[in-house]
This record gives sequence, structure tokens and C-alpha cells, in this order.
Amino acid sequence: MIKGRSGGSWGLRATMALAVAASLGCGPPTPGPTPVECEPAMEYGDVSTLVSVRNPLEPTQPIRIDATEVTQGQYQRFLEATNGGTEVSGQPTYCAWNTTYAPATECFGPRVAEIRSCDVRPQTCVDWCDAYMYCQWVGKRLCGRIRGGEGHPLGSAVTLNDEWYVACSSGQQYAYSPGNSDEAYKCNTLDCFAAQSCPYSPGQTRILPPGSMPDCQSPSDNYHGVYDLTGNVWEWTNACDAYDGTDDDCAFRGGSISHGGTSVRCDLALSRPRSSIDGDTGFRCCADPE
Ligand SMILES: [Ca+2]
Ligand SMILES: [Ca+2]
Repeated sequence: MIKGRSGGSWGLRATMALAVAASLGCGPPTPGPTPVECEPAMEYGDVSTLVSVRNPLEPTQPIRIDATEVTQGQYQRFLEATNGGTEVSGQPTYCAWNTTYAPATECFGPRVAEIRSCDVRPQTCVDWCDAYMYCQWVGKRLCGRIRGGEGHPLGSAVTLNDEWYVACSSGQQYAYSPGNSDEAYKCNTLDCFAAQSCPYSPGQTRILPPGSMPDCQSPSDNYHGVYDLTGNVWEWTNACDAYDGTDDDCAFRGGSISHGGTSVRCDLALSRPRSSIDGDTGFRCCADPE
């Protein structure tokens, strides 16, 4: 069950998304959606690049955060290194239930299925532990508290100790990654759908290769170069209400193409069980200062 942290906005936006899907005739296709033509490469460079952004609490110690959501191509290398995701030793005790890092196939709805196996599209359909272990494998960590560990406790006001939030809000300057209330349309959200400013045919919703919307980043020099913190796919973060096992609720942030308005604010954290998966939820990684 998904629990919202800002009253009824989740339900409203979820309803909007369903209405949009219904209006587009997006029922399960038979036998399956036609895969999109995968893009050959990112236009802006190395998707694995960590970007340094200003840490307002300790300006000499910048936060490092992935420029983009983790892509399917990046995640595939993790699967290859772990025998298809079956070598799962070394997980924290609260992930002992996790027997595979392979993305769950049952979560692939039509919009996700069409981009399956596209290396440059975001990796979704992974549980919290898969995301956590990918980041560890690649020498980083799932974004949480600055310098590691848990981000802001669920249910409490988000603070400047939370590195994902600091990067998204440009150090608490903005409500959304690209600016304030009228600028979420610059990201892959229902706001760009409404404004017909998404980089695909009007009337569609589509998960995009990260970085496809170049204005979906901070306008501030100190926070420039981190894409899609608002929108495209939600992002798991290291902020949970317990560290016991499958039923711990963990935060996911930033909204997706299925959401808009207040649902994609930087300071909103929704949560769902650690073991849950979703076609619109991926993640990115963070790291300590060099
Ligand atoms: Ca798993
Ligand atoms: Ca995102």
C-alpha cells in the first residue's frame, strides 16, 4: 500500500493519471506493445557521472549525486556481475528476504514494457534492496543522509541533511528541480503533458531516457547538471520507518510521468514497503565528497 505524506494529492494525481491512460485507450495490448526504437546513446555524455552540488550545511564538503536516474544498461552490468542477479550475498539483514536483483517482470505495464531492454531508459521494477545493492556494487550508495545512512525520517519534515532533497531543491531554494510552482512542465510530468511541452507526440505519456529534457535541472550554478530529480520516474531513497525487513516503509521521491503539480515537489516523500516494485519507480546513487 502506498502512503502519501501530503494529504490527498497522491490520490488526486493517481486518478488523473488513470484518467489520462483511459482517455488514450491504454489498456493492456494484445499480444504486447510494440517496443520503441531504443536510442543509441545519451546526448549529454556519460550517464554515470557524479555531479557535485553545494552542501548548504558544510559548503566545503559538496554532495555528489548521479547526474541521472540509473539506466537499464547500467543495471544490466550489475546483473551480469551477480549471475543474473542470483548472487545476493552481503545484503543487510533487513534485505535477507531478497533472493534476486533481477527486475520483477510482473510490474511491466504497457508503458514500461515498450521501453524494456532499452539501455538508456531508466531501470524501474526493482525493490529497495535491489537499488541499495546496485549503488553499493558500483561504489556509491543509495541517496539518503549526507555522508551516508538514513535520510530524513519518514513522517517528519524534510531537512537539509537529506542529500536527494538538497540536490532537488537547490538547497531549499525551489519547490521543483527546475524552479518554483510554474516550472514543473520543464520535466517529464503531467505538467509537461498538460502544457504539451513533453518531447514526444501530444497526448502520449512516456518514460524518457534520463536527461531528455535539458531544462529539467536546477537554474542555479551550484546545482546545475542533475537531471530529472523532478519527474520521469520516482526514485527510491534511503529513508525508511524501520530497518527490519519486507514491511518497512521506504521513501520514493520526485514524481513520474504519471504525476504532476504538488505530487512532484522536492519536499514530498511517499513511501511503500521495502519489497515492493513499481514500473514508474527507479533510483539514483550518491557518494561522499572526493
Ligand atoms: Ca529483488
Ligand atoms: Ca526522477
